[in-house]
Amino acid sequence: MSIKDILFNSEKKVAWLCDPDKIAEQKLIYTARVAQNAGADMVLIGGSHLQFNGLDHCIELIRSACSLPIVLFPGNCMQISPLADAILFLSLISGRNPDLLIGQHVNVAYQLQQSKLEIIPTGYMLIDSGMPTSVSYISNTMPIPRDKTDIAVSTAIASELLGMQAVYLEAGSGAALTVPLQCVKAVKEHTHLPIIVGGGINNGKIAKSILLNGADMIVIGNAAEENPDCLFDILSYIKKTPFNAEENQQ
Ligand code: 1GP
Repeated sequence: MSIKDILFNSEKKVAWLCDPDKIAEQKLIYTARVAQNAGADMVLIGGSHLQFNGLDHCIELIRSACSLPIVLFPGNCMQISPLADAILFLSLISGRNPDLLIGQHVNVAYQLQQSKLEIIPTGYMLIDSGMPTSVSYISNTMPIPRDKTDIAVSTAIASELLGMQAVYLEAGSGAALTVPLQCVKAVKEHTHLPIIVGGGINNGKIAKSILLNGADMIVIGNAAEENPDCLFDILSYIKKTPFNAEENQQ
């Protein structure tokens, strides 16, 4: 099954985000096993400030430990490996940094075209989480203010009209505040694209609220890095009650 088929199906999905800079080999292997056994849908790999140059090795380790699809989530054009299954080909549409809107894409276009990676053009939107984040600093862009849902919606619509195939709402790695539920809800209501939401999701209640409000997939990075077994807790909480039987929570 292609990654697009997974993203566009109506099931709610959970991805584990592996940042190769932040995780030792044994823990990476353990977390990959937990992700699969807990019922995660895919592994994203990348980081906004990746220093480690062993992406291929990291992917090989994950493959040795689980059979989940592996999707590149590159912080820059250096973070590409032919060993992955797919790539979220991110355009930072909330920002006005031309290099991250189209510049780096030109640099890797030929390489990607020659590869067997499934390419998923993705509108990447930073939403303010109350504090500066690595991704806003490194990208030299401002996030969309938390209360400007209309701007988030118009940005997501523009990305759909431009032909993107997914929208990623990002609060930032380890964010204190996740993407506001009303933002997730409004973007879902006004677009037809799969909505991916990440940043600061660290327990089942928050995870489920974001999914209930329209996210098609949530991404968990820091929480799994601190405690891989939290993936069991989060996924079991998500699955324990039907999606229409729980009140939304902010
Ligand atoms: C970061 O959205 C991802 O790019 C995941 O964030 O590490 O806070 O889970 P966390």
